[in-house]
Amino acid sequence: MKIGNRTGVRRGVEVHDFDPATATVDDLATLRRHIYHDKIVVFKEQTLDVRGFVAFGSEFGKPVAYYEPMYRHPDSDFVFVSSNIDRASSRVGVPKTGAFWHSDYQFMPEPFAVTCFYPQQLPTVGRGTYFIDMAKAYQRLAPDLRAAIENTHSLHSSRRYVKIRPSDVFRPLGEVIAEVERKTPPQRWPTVLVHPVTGERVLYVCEAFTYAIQDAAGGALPDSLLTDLLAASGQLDQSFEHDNIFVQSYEPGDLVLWDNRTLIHRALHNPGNEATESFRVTVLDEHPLTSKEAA
Ligand code: 7UC
Ligand code: FE
Repeated sequence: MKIGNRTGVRRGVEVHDFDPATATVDDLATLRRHIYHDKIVVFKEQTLDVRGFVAFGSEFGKPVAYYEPMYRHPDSDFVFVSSNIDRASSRVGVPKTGAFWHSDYQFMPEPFAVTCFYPQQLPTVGRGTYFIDMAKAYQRLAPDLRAAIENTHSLHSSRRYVKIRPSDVFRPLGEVIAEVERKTPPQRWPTVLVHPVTGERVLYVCEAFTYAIQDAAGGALPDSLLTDLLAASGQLDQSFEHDNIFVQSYEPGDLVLWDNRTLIHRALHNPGNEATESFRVTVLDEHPLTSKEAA
């Protein structure tokens, strides 16, 4: 295994010659450190099948099956498939997922620690992922904004981004919406997480899922506070030129792991309909989402 700094990009490390079958305990401990401290680890030239990819993810935490079965790979519930490929028999996965600022499962009771992303088929141009490091975004907040979110909580829901399933066709929209609220009720998290491994303070709001901020007594704070946080962190910049934003593009064989507590991401899909497919395995680690100690 060879670990190097990445050139020409703002974050992360690059790993060559990594074989999950022969990795030592020390190798894995080193890689975990890089995930939490450098935030992105790009494994090059990987050739794993579905089973191998799940085993790979398991080295970094406990894989979780996505709650909506339509995303799951037919050979493993733990593999989430983003795909626009039309197969003669039946469709696999969901097209154009995640094209909005979010942290995976922020709207669920147990958000993932690490996301493992493994493109299978890349279009000729335009497949990548935008990222924002929300620990850095927190540090860069104006002092008055930082003070305004001290001891506050935020509410998160997937309701604006849940995809209609084939089985929902002809159902009344109100019934579908009521089911979404029942199955995935809003979650409440501190607006500022304390990263359980690094101790960093992380601004834990995203444009897709976060919809309200509450003071320490549970009272609603003005919507403008959330808008100010989204704007300051770069999530409202439609040109993607905000200084907090960086982009990860993919070469065949790349397998990318990131710290899903600290980084929010947004998929960059090819604007046309060129065939594209990626697999994802998401894992929980042994730590809570946020540590209780003040950093
Ligand atoms: O279809 C999608 O973009 C899935 C999204 C609503 N959730 C991904 C996640 O893990 O939070
Ligand atoms: Fe995602």
